[in-house]
Amino acid sequence: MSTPAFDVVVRNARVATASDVFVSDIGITNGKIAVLGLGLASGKVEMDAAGRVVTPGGVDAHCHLDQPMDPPVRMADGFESGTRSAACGGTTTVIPFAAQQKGESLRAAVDDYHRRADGQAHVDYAFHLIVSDPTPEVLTQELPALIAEGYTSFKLYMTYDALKLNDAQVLDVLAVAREHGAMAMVHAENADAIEWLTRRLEAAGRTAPRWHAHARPMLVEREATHRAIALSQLVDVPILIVHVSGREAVEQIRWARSHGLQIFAETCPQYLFLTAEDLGIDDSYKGARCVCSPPPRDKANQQVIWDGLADGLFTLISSDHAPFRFDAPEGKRPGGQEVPFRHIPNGIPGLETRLPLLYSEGVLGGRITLEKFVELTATNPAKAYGLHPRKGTIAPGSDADLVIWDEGEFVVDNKLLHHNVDYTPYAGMTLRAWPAVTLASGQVVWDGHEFFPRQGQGQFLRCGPPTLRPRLR
Ligand code: DUC
Ligand code: ZN
Ligand code: ZN
Repeated sequence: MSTPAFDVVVRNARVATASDVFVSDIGITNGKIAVLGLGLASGKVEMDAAGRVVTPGGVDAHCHLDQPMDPPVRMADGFESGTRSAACGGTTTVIPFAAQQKGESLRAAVDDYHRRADGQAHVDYAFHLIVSDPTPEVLTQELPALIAEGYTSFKLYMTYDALKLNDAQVLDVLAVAREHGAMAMVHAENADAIEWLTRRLEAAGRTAPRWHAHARPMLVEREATHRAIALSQLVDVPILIVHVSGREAVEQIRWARSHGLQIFAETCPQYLFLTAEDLGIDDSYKGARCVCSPPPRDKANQQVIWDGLADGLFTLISSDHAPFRFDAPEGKRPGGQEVPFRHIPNGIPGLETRLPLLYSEGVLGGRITLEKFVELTATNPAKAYGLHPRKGTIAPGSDADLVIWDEGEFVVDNKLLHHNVDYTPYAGMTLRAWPAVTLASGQVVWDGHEFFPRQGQGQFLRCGPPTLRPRLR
């Protein structure tokens, strides 16, 4: 008997990339895609994908794992459970954040984050930086050195006391991004307006979770989005606006593009599937589960986001997975208490549900093409953060990170998910697709029923410069 030519062959797949859908076998050797074509020689492992769509493994370019929090609050997922959950939902690369604390060096934040990740991950990972204290040392020494070492993107916050930068600081950091070819991600909400609104709500006794949405209306996101665009124009550097939630921010981005500015944009499933009503229609504390920032809006804004996904306004879609247990003193009930909305940890889980939600309701719901799905969930995130073509596509030489899709009826149930959070905001939804198989570097890590751990085999990825092409309209 002749020795198999490949480690794995996936046969007769409907291979989807950001540009094409075609039927092919996929030959895999040493964790990489070796060749595409029909009638390939045998593999040690043979997988029949006839009639099934195969997409690149998802790249979730905005998620929070084991990010240091003020006690007693703690994130429910670190690199082990976070990447387990990612893999079972078809995501094979994650990019969480090494967050600088004010007064801390950026290098210390990176070193600490490596210690948290080392030996834990089931799939590959890279780091973004969060710059919260842009001292002269950070701007002139640490950031340039870290960019050169493969940390080529960083997030800037315009809100949250512990993280926010003033406009002069934003300009300073954007100037470093320009000089060294890095990608700046911006969380755009007006901190002072949020604080002013929050105090008025508190004075009126309006502290239940649902009032979180009233403290952060679209206006505060619109204003900060416009300001971020103006600051990027002043420095003459592209930026990527993260977690865009609805019409008013979208309008600012369209305006910027129409003026020839390179503004990239990200949205998240919560702005397609949740509304402010999920934070509560009365004063029940249950709404704390969906407290995130920016908050989900309404059905009309969901439609605006769908339209922006279909027509190219959005560059990519991420989960913004920020995992806190609901019924826990380290989670949404800090210290075991029902607290005013100001103190509820912000964030919802979503690493595992991002791809199934978008494939089901986007592709099978007829709202976006399969190619657009691949572009938004894998190819563009990999390009934005310098991981393409190793990640984000199906091509010879790329990592063999693949999802074979199953179409049918799948009811979302937290018991079936693999994160360490005690709820999912999407419980009870009936989806039309779920990953039947996830391959990470050519190894089956999820077979539709069972998770196959590869803890510690997830590799740290050094990122190159962004390779996204500007989209002007
Ligand atoms: N908002 C953020 O900016 N980050 C984490 C979670 C959230 O809701
Ligand atoms: Zn944010
Ligand atoms: Zn975030």
